[in-house]
Amino acid sequence: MSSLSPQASPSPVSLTRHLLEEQRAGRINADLRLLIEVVARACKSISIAVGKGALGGVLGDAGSDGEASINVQGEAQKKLDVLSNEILMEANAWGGHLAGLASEEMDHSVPISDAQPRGNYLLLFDPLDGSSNIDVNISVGTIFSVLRCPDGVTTPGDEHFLQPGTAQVAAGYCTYGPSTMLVLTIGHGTHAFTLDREIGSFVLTQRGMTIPEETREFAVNMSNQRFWEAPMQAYVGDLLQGREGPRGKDFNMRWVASMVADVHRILTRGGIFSYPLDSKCAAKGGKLRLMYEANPMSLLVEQAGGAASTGRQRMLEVRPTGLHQRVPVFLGSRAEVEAAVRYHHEHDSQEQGDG
Ligand code: AFP
Repeated sequence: MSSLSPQASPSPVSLTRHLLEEQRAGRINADLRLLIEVVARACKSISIAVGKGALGGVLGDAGSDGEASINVQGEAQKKLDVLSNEILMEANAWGGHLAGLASEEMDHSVPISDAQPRGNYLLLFDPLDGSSNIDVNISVGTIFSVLRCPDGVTTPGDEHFLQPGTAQVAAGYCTYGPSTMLVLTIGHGTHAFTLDREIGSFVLTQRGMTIPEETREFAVNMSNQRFWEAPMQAYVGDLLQGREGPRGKDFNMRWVASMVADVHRILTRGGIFSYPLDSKCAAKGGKLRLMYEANPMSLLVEQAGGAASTGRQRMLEVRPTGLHQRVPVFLGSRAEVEAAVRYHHEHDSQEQGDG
């Protein structure tokens, strides 16, 4: 009789098996492993709802009597925003691994109720990023970040979530596209799992994603060009000059307007993603959210060999001051992010010299 040996087995590696192996290697504890499994399970439910599209009756705006429902970000909520938030909240409320949750869709964080067992982690998520793309059947995604609950805190408030991105113990996203993929880091590389819809399981399809250091592709919403700061104008101006300009090569441009899809492309084939400061969003500090979008994506990108910055500071070292704080974002291929940062530093030191 032949015995089952992992080496001989050609069987695919499920997310569950991958996490168990990480636990046996001492890179993750059982609580964090189970917490990630709960998030992955919730993402499968969201994937089913997204996949039903118009047939599920879940497209369009949330709200009633013709009144749009507006979230804490001042944005109109989609029905799927609300549903995805409920799925993640419900799935994580009773698992016993969390002390509290915070969602991009909710004003404040929520501690796990006294009636449920509490754990030592804090979970932050953007339940459905890129949701303005839902109604036109373009990829959307869920982004999440896990922090440790500070020692001695049993009922965490918003202030306990205000930890820099370097403190994240796990981060990931799930993209609901032609296939549903979960991309995850626990601080030891960035790995991609594809949902096998027949067996309902995430299967490891790319171990150790690596972002090429150089790129010829940038992602930005060009319609904001006239609102950008001078260094961003100069940086993109030089990209657009292509081979004839100072960069000496032609650049291609892509913009999905779902950060998850744009970042997934960059993790797969390289590129730079940016949502810079502009005069429309300057008062808020930027467009994208530090805790729900920039930090988890920056950890995934750094763990894949890329870089992430505000243009002036390493993203993961930003000290958060608010749960819904916004920041300018530059992330992706290391050399290209460094080039964009250089334009900002050169501009700032020139300004200081002139002053
Ligand atoms: P929505 O979730 O409101 O669609 O916003 C998506 C997003 O936060 C991010 O995923 C995109 O990269 C960015 O905004 C797109 O912004 P623009 O619509 O200004 O290009």
